[in-house]
Amino acid sequence: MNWRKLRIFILTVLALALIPATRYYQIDVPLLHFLKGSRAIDPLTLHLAGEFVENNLGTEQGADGSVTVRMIAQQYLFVPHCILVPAGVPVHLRITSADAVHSLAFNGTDYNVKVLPGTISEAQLRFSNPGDFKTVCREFCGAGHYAMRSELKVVPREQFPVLRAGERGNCAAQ
Ligand SMILES: [Cu+2]
Repeated sequence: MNWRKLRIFILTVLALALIPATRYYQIDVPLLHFLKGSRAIDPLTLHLAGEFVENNLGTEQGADGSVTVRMIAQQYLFVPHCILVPAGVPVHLRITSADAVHSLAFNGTDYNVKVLPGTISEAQLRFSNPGDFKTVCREFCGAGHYAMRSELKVVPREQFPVLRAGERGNCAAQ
């Protein structure tokens, strides 16, 4: 084997090894569940029980004035379709995927959150000014990817509804 052939061989092996290395989160092995710890979640039972059941999705008010937003990304929509948050307060985002890899981005901001099935993605956000933001998926996730759009409404703090315990806000609550 001459050097040229050997070099091509080594580069090919390296390139092939890189594919699973960049897509490690799509490989379902028990070890990954262990490494993910408490953030592990079964994408097949999201709607049945636990944190991401339908009536727990949306905006939850915290005692300290901050809010927690829980969402599901799935082919090809975000649930809830329209998120309502107050301006100028910390927003804790918790999102997971029911199927493929998605990426939640708010147009006009720098926020871009990778969403993977089997794990909960967390992000700390803050929107200083009221406004409407288009929410888009920035990870190609299939045929309907380009239609995967929803909305985020940031309202002045005093316009954000006072929610009862257990109640979750979305744009319908405004
Ligand atoms: Cu997508």
